[in-house]
Amino acid sequence: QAGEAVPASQRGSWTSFLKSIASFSGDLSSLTAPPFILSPTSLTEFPAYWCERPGLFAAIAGHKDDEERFLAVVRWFIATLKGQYTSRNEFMGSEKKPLNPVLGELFYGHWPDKDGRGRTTLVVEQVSHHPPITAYVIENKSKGLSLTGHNAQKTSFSSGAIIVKQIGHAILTIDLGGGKKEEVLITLPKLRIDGLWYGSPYIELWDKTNIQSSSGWSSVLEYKGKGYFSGKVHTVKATVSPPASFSVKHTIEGQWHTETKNTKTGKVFTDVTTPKEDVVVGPTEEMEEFESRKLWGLVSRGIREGDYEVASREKSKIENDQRQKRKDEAGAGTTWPLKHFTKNLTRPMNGSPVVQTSHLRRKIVTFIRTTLPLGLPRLPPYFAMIKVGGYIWFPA
Ligand code: HCR
Repeated sequence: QAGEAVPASQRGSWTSFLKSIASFSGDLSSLTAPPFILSPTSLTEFPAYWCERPGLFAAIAGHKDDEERFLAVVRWFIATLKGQYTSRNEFMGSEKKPLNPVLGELFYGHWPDKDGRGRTTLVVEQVSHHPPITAYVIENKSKGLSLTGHNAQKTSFSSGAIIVKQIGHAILTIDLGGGKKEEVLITLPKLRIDGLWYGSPYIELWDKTNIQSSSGWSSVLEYKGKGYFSGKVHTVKATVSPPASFSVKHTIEGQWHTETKNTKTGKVFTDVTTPKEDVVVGPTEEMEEFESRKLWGLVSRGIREGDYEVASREKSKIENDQRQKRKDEAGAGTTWPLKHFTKNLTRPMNGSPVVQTSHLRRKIVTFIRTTLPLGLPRLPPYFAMIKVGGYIWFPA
């Protein structure tokens, strides 16, 4: 039944919300949604999903052989999908609308060293408010691994579902020792948010992810939902190809929220039915003003405890403060000083090399030319990436 999962008192505002998204395209975060669909978590916390299986991330560094190392990247990537796209349903009953981060909002965390996997750290900063863009670096220094990326979304509405095109990409850098580095470019899938009519949104992935390594190994992951090639939800088929080749050496198939298998060997490739590890975050009392859990503390508590009056009052305070900050900056001719990232740079500012936009664009073009023979059918997505790469946070 329509609106089944919506509290009776909020059915009217849910219907108005659905009407407004149906006639809207762009930044969904700016629309006011009824309280039952609000999440107490800010979008700046989402990059942690990349590393909730820190052992699989660290395992990438454990392979000398290019092929084995690339398979470890694909394995880690597939294993992140369950957390990225189904965890709100698991913990809150449905997909929810995350808190819209303010400019300069920060989120820090880590996964401790355990079983020799090394310590992994997470740094997130909201680098733009309109449109919302989140940048992050995940690093395991002892293993020579670093994942840098940014994420933004473009949303539209089609046949009763919200379609989310993710804008951005992630670059995994692997230190191979002896001054050698491998770089792996990862594009992000499209999402479809269904179940809106019932007030119980959930995500299905569709389209593709491309993973291309500077070693030449590449993979295309195709996503399908119920009613497509397997008839099952959350289905993925990944093909893995050797350098400069059209051939497929490995095929991995299954469901990204449970298990996938290598079709040739029948061996389990990913199994995410085991518990994941939440990122460790320091005590809120010790946080700076702009750290996510401190900044949104009262709003989150209001949402969690169902005290929406407090949540909305505290949210307005944050928004008014932001408006004032932007006004003051405009008056003074200044901009908000970001802490870890800066526009047109690929790397965080903590001492790593500064790469300007045009350099990065050139770097990616060269990277693609040297790793892919011209004319490969996989080329178009990489051209799209050049465009994205040219604008570090957001394509024009
Ligand atoms: C689309 C979305 C905000 C963005 C979220 C992203 C794409 C962020 C980057 C993460 O790596 C992966 C990720 C997972 C989330 O599924 C996705 C969110 C789902 C809903 C939310 C909309 C802005 C809110 C829509 C409001 C609905 C639920 C009524």
